[in-house]
Amino acid sequence: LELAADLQRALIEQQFAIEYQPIVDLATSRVTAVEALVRWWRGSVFVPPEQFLGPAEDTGLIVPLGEWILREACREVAAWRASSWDIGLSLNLSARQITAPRFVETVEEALAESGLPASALTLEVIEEMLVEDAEETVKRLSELRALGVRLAIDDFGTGYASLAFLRQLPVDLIKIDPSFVSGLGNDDTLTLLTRTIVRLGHDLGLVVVAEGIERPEQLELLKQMGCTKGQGFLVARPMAARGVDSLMRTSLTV
Ligand code: G
Ligand code: G
Ligand code: MN
Ligand code: NA
Repeated sequence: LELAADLQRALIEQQFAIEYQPIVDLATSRVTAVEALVRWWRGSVFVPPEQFLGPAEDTGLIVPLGEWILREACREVAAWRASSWDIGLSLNLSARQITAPRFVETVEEALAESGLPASALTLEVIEEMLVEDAEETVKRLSELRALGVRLAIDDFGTGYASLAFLRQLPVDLIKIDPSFVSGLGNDDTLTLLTRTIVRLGHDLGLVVVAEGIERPEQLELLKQMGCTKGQGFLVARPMAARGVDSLMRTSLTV
């Protein structure tokens, strides 16, 4: 309860920030998108998202917080695009945000306001979101996709119904969970599963993003498997907006 009050105040006092983690095309090493990740500095203390996202969801504060992240990230990425760097934005959504009143309209407004094209925005969802209010969630996400927004399944392979999800929701992209990528090169089963997910994604015509790349051999194997895109500490850590600014003038060496 105390955290809930603090969260409310943090929103008013603008204590939240957004970091961006680059996503690269594994064939060319070019940064094609950034994933927005919310950060909370409570005074000088960093509160990890795992600690406040649950309470934010429970109290409904995730709705105004999520809207702030959406508008802010659209605005920043649109500005990077205006300096002729053709990148996309990937955003994490919570279940409560999607079913909140006017969610689709809010996304449309954020796009219109910022000038970010719908096709440059990817919304990441996890399978658990289809447990409650599945019908409403699928309906709204489908409406957004009809506008040209792309949909991604985050943490792919860890949920109870990955394959059922693919049938229910028209998705464009899957993000392979780090628990698979972590075993690349040292665990035969995880390596085989990763290869299978990459192939499955491609057979379904989806873009496949590997997450949590930390070691060079993981990167090599993913390239050999033909995985489309990659993200992880080896490629680049999440960074503040000014870090992305300077990235535009360099290129990543993966
Ligand atoms: O990148 P990081 O370790 O900070 O993220 C921790 C968790 O918080 C991840 O599961 C990530 O999806 C989630 N997360 C980060 N930013 C956001 C956000 O803006 N909205 C929502 N709903 N979840 C986020
Ligand atoms: O659940 P989601 O995939 O949205 O989580 C993103 C989180 O993963 C972010 O908090 C980000 O900081 C973290 N992350 C990104 N790359 C790596 C990595 O290579 N290793 C680890 N351990 N975490 C990572
Ligand atoms: Mn994510
Ligand atoms: Na993930």
